[in-house]
Amino acid sequence: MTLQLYGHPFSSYTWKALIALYANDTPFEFREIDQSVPKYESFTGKAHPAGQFPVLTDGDAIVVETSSIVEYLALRYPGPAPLIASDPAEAVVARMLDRVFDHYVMGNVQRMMAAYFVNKDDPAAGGMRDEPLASEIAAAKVMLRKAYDWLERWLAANELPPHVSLVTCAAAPSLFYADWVQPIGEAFSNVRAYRRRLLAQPSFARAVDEARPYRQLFPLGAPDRD
Ligand SMILES: N[C@@H](CCC(=O)N[C@@H](CS)C(=O)NCC(=O)O)C(=O)O
Repeated sequence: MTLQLYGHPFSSYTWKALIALYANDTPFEFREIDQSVPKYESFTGKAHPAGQFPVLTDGDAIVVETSSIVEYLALRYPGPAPLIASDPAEAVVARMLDRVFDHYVMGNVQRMMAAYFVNKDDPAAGGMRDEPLASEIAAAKVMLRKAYDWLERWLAANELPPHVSLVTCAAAPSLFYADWVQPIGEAFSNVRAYRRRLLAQPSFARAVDEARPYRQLFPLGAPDRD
């Protein structure tokens, strides 16, 4: 087997790549990140410019950044789920949504997590502090609600294809975790319905199920649902 995905079963961006692989039943080997290895000494630490994961390898080819991983899989390992639309105009819309979910949904979830970790390990605060950086968390929540508002209007005016695509890969993990840290309220009924649809999607449901044993690792506290 030539394809290998380096990642962690509980990581949102690893899910983004897994959804694409599962949707097309693409054979691959999963290489779980060994967290006991110092970040920049690990394979992913060296392969990715910021030491992040997942990283896909295909023989000698190394692909970093999940949007590119999904594009690579669409090109080299096509299957029943057209991950990238063949119509160029549809593909532009999909790439736009991919950026929206990564930057303004998942980006703000990660901003909250970063605030939590920085604060927790802040030596100036005496090592461990119970309170996360409240202002940073509040700002990220405001931006999440702004992203929900944008998505609500977009989903009201546009249709998404029913099959798994780049959009599914980006939307499912980001809306999953975003709702944990800033619940998607009744006012965002289209976004809520879309999140429910994504959770029922078999390739995403599989990634969520495989990650259940890790839920206690969620730094901001995992709710008892989903
Ligand atoms: N833009 C990157 C984001 C990847 C990312 O944020 N990965 C997280 C795991 S979900 C990570 O590597 N976190 C550890 C770190 O940043 O050191 C992508 O699309 O691949």
